[in-house]
Amino acid sequence: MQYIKVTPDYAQHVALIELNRPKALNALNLELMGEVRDALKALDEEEAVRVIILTGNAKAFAAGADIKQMADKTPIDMLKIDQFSTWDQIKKTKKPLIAAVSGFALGGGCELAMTCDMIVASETAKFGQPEIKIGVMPGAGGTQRLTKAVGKAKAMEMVLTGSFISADEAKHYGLVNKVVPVEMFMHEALVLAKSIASMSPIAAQLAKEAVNRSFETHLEEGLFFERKNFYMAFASEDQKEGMHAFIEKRAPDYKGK
Ligand code: DAK
Repeated sequence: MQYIKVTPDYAQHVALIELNRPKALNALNLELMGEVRDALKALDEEEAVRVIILTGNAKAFAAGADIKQMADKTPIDMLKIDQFSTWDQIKKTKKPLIAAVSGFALGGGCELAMTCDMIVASETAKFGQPEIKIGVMPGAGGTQRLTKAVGKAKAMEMVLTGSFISADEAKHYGLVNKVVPVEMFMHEALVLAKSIASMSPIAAQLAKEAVNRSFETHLEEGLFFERKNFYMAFASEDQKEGMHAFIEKRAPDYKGK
């Protein structure tokens, strides 16, 4: 891997993917995105990994897609490159995915963070969709996920003016889960990841699917989907373990079976 670092911690059932192109503020070139896609797919298949954290560095989560790589492309180039298949694959990650964001999360960087299931932000994080300033518009979910997260008025302002919001504003609007001092953001993301990793990974996957379904369908269909996944949880040994551990007043030992 040239542009990312992958560090699995099998004992804690957590894996870390760090975007590692600091000189370009982690601008998301095609190669980096391909590496993220491949790493997520591989970690999704590793039984000992239950939760994945995606992060950058203190200065930048990612300052967007690589403008230098994109600037002279034609629509046919874009069609042939088909970045959407990479983004779609990332979205298909079954395990809970936490973005740990510090510094810039702009354009595709903000979209990548929003593709994750939760965001832990440092106080220095800045979120924005500044594509309008370079003559385009968001292309990887910015107009949709941002609008669902922060509401129409704020999303419209951000998308049409390219203005950034601070971590505290992002928290106020419900875009991020937690805001912590910069030296704590990785620690806090790990605490959250370990807490989820201590649950049944089967229940976590079924629950993640059901929550995500609420964005894609109407209430009745979403409730129907939820019900199916609820029943499915009863097919797992983890369900028996979880409920019996409660009755026996002991900590559950989930095996992911
Ligand atoms: N692309 C390429 N290089 C970038 C970059 C980017 N997005 N952002 C920063 N860099 C590079 C700078 O060019 C500079 O490189 P050198 O000049 O040193 O070689 C280095 O990173 C440091 O940047 P600055 O010198 O500009 O640093 P400052 O602290 O002064 O400013 C900044 C930080 C984040 C405010 C500024 O760098 C900036 O405005 N960056 C661009 C932000 C932006 O416009 N982002 C949106 C890009 S468009 C798609 C999926 C996604 C997308 C499109 C399609 N499909 C699935 C089809 C997404 C599109 C975008 O994200």
